[in-house]
Amino acid sequence: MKKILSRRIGIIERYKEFMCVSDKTLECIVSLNEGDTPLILSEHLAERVGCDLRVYFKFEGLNPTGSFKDRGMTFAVTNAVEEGKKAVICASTGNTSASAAAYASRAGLKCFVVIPEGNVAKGKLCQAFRHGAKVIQIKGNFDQALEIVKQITEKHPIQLVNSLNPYRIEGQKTASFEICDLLGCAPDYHAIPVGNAGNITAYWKGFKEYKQAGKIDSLPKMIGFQAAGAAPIVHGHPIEHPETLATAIKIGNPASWKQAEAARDESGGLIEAVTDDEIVAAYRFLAEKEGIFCEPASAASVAGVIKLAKRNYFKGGEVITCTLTGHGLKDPDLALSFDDEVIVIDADLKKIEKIIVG
Ligand code: AN7
Repeated sequence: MKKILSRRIGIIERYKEFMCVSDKTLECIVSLNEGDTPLILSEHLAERVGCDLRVYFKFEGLNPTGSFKDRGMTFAVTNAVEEGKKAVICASTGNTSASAAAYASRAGLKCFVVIPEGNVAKGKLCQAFRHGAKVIQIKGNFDQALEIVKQITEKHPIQLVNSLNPYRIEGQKTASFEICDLLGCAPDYHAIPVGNAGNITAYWKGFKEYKQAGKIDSLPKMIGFQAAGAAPIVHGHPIEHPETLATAIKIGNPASWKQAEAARDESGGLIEAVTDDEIVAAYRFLAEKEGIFCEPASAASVAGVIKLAKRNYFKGGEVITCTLTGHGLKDPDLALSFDDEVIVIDADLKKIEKIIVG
């Protein structure tokens, strides 16, 4: 009884009517109770940009492994189990590897992760190791890692759990459902960081399916943001050497490029670039003014909204939802790279009192 109860809470069970699942799939569910993340109303963004906007943050950093990847990974790993696979593999800028490692460990599957050496934030690397994945660091970038794992899965019975795996997209689309369920309607705009472009693809699919099912009456305009040094969709060609401090989205040749363009064009939205400075400003704004600690790549969505608001892209009065894709604790090195005052002092009441009250 207990087991059945705990299985009902993840995204597959909650939204199974919108997914292609058989009774066997439901028997195989590998879940960490992902999803059901909060939609947090912004207190300060409208004031900051001087425009009457109602902005909500979908804080996906509160998923079990600290990123949105868990929504897709529960389904991809469930499918691997259903198909009798014994191992999974992914290329990753970090979060996919953390999520794959966690769900694979729970399912008793082997997990291989291929990542760009020196370009994965420490929190994510810790997760992959602690969940027992075989971590292969390449002297190369994410795009090369993805090419390699694609070729490996063509030759060997190892399940690819990058977002090329359609179950990843199916799981991730549930974030759109939750947003609409919580708002009671669709937002006017949905802002989202774009890396390998799986998530924007998934959200758009989710919104469209919810409209078709009569759950919402309108669709949001999808507004996606890439880091300026890693903005292939914005420039219209692959970037051979992508550069950005937001390592999660340091991707030069997104797998779901065409689908991201379709989401943009069908919705009447846009995909633009935000600079690292704009990303950091949004990351600090979220932490310092909104009380929300997300990772730098996540702040790209908010950096984009700020940028568009400043150039009067919005009329005013719109509802905007922003996905914050991952938790700030993922990247402690970046978090500690600012000029914070570091105070180390004797355990002396008087001295400490002096600092506090002068
Ligand atoms: C925090 O983990 O690609 O556009 O290998 O970790 O769906 O790729 C991560 C991507 C945004 C971009 N924000 O999403 C990986 C990986 C965070 C991320 C993205 C990622 P996609």
